[in-house]
Amino acid sequence: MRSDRFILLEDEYGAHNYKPLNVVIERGRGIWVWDVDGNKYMDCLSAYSAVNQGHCHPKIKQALVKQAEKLTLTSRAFRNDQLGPLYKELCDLTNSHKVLPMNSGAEAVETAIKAVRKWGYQVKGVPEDKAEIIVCRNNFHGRTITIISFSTDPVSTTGFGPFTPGFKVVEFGDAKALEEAITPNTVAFMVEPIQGEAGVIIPPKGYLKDVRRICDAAGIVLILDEIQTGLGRTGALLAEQHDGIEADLTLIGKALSGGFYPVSAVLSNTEVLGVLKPGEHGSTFGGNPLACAVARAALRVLTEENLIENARKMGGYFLQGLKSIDNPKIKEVRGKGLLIGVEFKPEAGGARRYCERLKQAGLLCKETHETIIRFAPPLVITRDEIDWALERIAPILSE
Ligand code: IF1
Repeated sequence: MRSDRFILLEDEYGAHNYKPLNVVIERGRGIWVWDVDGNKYMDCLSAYSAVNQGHCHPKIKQALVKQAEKLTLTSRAFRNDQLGPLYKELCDLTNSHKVLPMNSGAEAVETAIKAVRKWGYQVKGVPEDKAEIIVCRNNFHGRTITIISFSTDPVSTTGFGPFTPGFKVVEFGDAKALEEAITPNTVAFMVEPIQGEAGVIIPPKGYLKDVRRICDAAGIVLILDEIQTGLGRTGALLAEQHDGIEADLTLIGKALSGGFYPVSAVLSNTEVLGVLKPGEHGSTFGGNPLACAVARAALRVLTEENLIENARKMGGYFLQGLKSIDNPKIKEVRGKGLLIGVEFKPEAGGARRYCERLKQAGLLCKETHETIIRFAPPLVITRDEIDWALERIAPILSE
């Protein structure tokens, strides 16, 4: 088994900051991936929603290769011919009016934190170094020291202190708790529309509408982290659209490049990004022409191939199929679009064992927080492929 050789190399020479399934993938196309021994699997994780367009989408690859033949990196000391067009296309698509391009999702989160703090001091008049940002329990916004400073997950925080001050935690889904946590020094509320890593936690209906009203009334910035829920995953371009609201700052990443390249961005439909002046923030690769060309193609594929509508329709179909699995050990099946979670009761013995069984049946899924399996295939999935998946998932999840 060639897989074993690769697994040994990884375990011998790599840091063990992950516990991956023992599948060594060498090729991907659409919703399918193949391991080094030629076994074929349906990818039900989509690299945590980074390959919404499907693995190695030919049109995005073509854009990557074409741009790589011409120009890859200029630094932002100079301009390039891909950045402006990407800004315009992103603003038109998301009804934003300012974009700040970065690379990883965490960098977009950090950028938003810096911008709202500066906005607080310069526009809202919060005393220097007193800015407070409210976040939610069980949040996941990335892995940097500042971001884990407001994590409530001991696995993410233990042993990494000291932490960045200036954050308050409220219950997710509780608009009243948000209202009560706001002080004159509060500059922003940052939240995922649906908590992905926490286990596809969907807030009560109207939560984001209440949050929008509360932020408006208190004059604080609403930051929606759509790095996982955005770009079609929940059956809308941005998850905020299900509640008919618009954030002041929207964070996107992952599928912004269709999985070809680290690309993220902070989108602003208020003046918040205007507080950042030349030299105050940046990144070597942020907004490079290769990233922009790839992102432009990834967005074109999302819209031209109607992947958002497909995610809505196929998500509903997949959710129905999973809900019809009759197993008393299943606590809840929940989801929005193609972001679906199946939560088991403790007596089921943990979700990992089901992921191992699903792998043997040809599906790659990932458990989160011990008892939840996330089903998030690429948005290009068809009804027949969901039937193929359900035929294999149902007997295994019924065990
Ligand atoms: C890992 C989790 C998911 C995110 C949201 C910001 C970021 C992420 C809502 C940061 C990133 C990734 C990180 C990745 C696995 C994956 C993940 F399991 F870690 F929590 F998706 F749920 N906001 N999520 O989901 O973006 O800096 O990673 O580009 O750490 O292995 P990033």
